[in-house]
Amino acid sequence: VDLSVDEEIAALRRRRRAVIVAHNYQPAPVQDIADYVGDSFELSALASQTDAEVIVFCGVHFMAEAAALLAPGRTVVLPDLRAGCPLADTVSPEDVRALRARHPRAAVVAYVNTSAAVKAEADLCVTSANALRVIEALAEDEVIFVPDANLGNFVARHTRKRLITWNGTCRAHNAVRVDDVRTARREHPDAPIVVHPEVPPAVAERADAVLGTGGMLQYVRTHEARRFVIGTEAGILHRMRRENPDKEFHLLSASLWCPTMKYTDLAGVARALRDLEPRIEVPPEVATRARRALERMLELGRRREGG
Ligand code: CIZ
Repeated sequence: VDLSVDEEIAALRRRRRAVIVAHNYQPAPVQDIADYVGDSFELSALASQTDAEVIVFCGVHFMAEAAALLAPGRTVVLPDLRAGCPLADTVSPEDVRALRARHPRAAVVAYVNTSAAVKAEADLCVTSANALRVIEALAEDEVIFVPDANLGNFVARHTRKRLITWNGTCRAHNAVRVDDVRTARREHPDAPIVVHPEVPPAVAERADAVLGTGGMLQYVRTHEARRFVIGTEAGILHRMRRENPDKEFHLLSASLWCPTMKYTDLAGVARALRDLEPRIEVPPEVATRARRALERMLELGRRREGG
């Protein structure tokens, strides 16, 4: 019998005792077959709790690595190995060691968008959702922050701590322009403009809210406006429209499209379930240190949930 790709995924998911997780930026058909859709923090927390034997991670490489770190003994597969993160690739473990040598009193904070090898050099990880709060709570007055310069500068503008930032950026977010904000205000004067902290500072300053994707989803769900302009990767519009069928969503800029997030497709998910490849593994000597940095992030996140 010829099964449709959806039926094949459903059958293999049961046989493999697998969970399929998808990032908020994934293509619509992938979000629709996933068991969970979320941001890095939510998907990491889920990986650390699931009893599934296989985690199919529909996202980019560093996210699958984080799942492998937090779910030891499980098989983590990334449907397409080309799905990297150019932002994460801007910084290496050697770069972090050199920064630490130059600023020995500073805490080293790695944005979750980093390789496991870079996380292993950090004291702790943060996401865009908790970066400011976590950095504020550190004992150190000096903080090395890698790799996103725009997120680092956003935090720096809201804290008295001295931030030493790396000069990485996300190509999609960093290409948003002040002119895009002006055009959106003209075309949708009643719509709040919500942007991600990876956009340039001049854009963030002109927006109505600066939030990670989890925060954005909550913002549009609870805000009384009927129309929103969204300044983050286009994939999230699918989830916003599905969860808020009576509201309207517009993308702030056509640049907000991440090519590597789009490598995942249903055929790739089926293949990953069938072959249990490409498998994502982290060498044990890196894993122990990287896991500690991620667990500190999860621990601080849980404290927030507990109030
Ligand atoms: O933290 C994440 O998942 C990323 C990459 C973006 C966001 O704000 O959710």
